[in-house]
Parts: sequence; structure tokens; C-alpha cells
Amino acid sequence: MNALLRYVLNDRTDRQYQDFGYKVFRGVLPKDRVDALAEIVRNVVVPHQGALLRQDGRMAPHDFFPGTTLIRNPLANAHLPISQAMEPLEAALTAVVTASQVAEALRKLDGADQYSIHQTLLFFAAQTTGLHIDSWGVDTAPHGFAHTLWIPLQDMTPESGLPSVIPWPRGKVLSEADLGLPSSGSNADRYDRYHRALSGRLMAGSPEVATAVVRRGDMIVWTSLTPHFTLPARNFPSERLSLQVLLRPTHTRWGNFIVQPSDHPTNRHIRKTERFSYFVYDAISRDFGIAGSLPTPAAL
Ligand SMILES: O=C(O)CCC(=O)C(=O)O
Ligand SMILES: [Fe+2]
Repeated sequence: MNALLRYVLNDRTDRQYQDFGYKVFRGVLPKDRVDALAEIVRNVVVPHQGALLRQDGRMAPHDFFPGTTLIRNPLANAHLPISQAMEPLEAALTAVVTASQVAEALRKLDGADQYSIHQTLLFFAAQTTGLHIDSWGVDTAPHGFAHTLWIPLQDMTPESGLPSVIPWPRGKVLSEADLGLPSSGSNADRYDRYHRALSGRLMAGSPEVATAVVRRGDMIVWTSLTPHFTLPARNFPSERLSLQVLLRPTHTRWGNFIVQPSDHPTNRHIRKTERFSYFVYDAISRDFGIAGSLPTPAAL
């Protein structure tokens, strides 16, 4: 029997995470690694000239907020070997996200032994992200067992423009049909339509929202179905060095919000540590010449 199943059967999963869909971990990350990453960001990444992979999937140079050295366009997947110039970043980021303490914290939530990291985003400045769920990026099948980690690389204040969540029972799905929506159109159209409706539905209920003033070493985790958005920063634009990681227990079926395959899709993994692999999407593998191999499925 695998560890995930054992945890579920023994009901040792974290109660708060199950009931509210988020958990704040304090002082779990090795602070020296967080600081080393922040230093690389400031000294290597910010001065870099040239195109890097961005959140929108394109290669682009830094897009500065006018009159500042604050970068508007976050970096995507800098944990992967996609740029020689960014090797120090890849190493520093890997040291943070594959730290054994991260796996230990996650194990408290779902009992899994191994995780596959699907995406990282490196934010330089405060975001203005509207209400959404990360399930559209990656999710498990069935829904709700992928995690998002939000990791501050500097000490935050209530004015930093923190992400906040609407507490949400883990695994609760509000489908397009549940919101009275069709499932037609492009993915982008469906994404927009869904989130407009979700936002309308949730805000009509005057929800309580939760956030946490997090500092270096802390980490917020929410589920792939937990609605969240960015609270406004007092000063805008302002620096807000932080990291977001989308991952799932390795031995789960996966897809996304609208694609829930009944089998593992072909997948590529780069094994990084005992507890962490990097999943490499076909497009990234093709564009950057990164190969990986299939993990051995865990015996049930
Ligand atoms: O960093 C933030 O404020 C939220 C970002 C976010 O939720 C996302 O990019 O999916
Ligand atoms: Fe998100």
C-alpha cells in the first residue's frame, strides 16, 4: 500500500488543510538557501540583459515598470536547465524547492513520499492577480490533490501585496456545469468565462479571506482548487521577491481542470532528490532539448 493511501485511510492528513484548503508553514525552509536565492535574483537575474522564459510561455527580456528597475514579467520554470546564463539561478532555486524540509512539510498534508514539480514562477514585484484556481495549470485526477507553494524570498508586510485564499474544502469541485456554463470555446475563453463566473459566485457570498504575513523561511500551501487572488500592495509597483511552485504527488494521475485523463499521460521526469522530480512538458523538452525519464510507478 502506498504512503498516500495509508495516510488517507488512517486519516492522518492535516485537518486544517482538508477543511480549509490551505496551510501556513513557519520557519520550515532553510533560510540561508532562501537568502542565497534572493541574492542571485538581485545580483545575477535583475542585471541580466537578454530574453528569458516568462510566465506567458514566451522568451522575452525584462519588462521594467516605467522609471524603475522593478521587473514586471515573472520568470517561468527557471528551475530547469533552459539557460546557461541562468545556471546560478537554476541551482539556487533547486536548493530551495527540493529541500527535504519542503517534502517533510508536504508529507504532513497528504502523506506522499515523492513530488513532481510542474512549474515554478519567480516574481520580482507585487502582482495584481485576480481570483482564480491553479487547477487550470495542473491538477491531479481526481481533482484537488495538487499543491501550490508560495514562498517569500524576503520578509513580507501587510502592505506587500500578499496572495490570499478563500478557504475551501479540499477536493470540492465547482465545475463549469455547476456554474451554468458551457464547455465550448478555446481554453483561454473557457478560463476567462469560468473565472468571471466563479468570482461572481464567490463574491456574492461575501467570503472571509485568509492571508498570512510571511517571512523568509515560511511557506504558504494551497490546493489546486482553492480560490485565491493577490491583495493590493500599498505602493505599486514595489519589490516582492517570491516564488510559486505547482506540484503534485508523483504517483498520482494528473491532468488539469478540464482534462482528467484516466491514465498517466506520457511524461518526463528529471529526478533531483529522493523526494523531488522535475516534470518536463513536451514543449519545453522540445524547445530546450531537455530529456528526462519515466519514474517507476510505486507499488500499491
Ligand atoms: O503571487 C501572487 O500574488 C499570486 C500568483 C498566482 O496565484 C498565480 O500566478 O497563479
Ligand atoms: Fe494562482
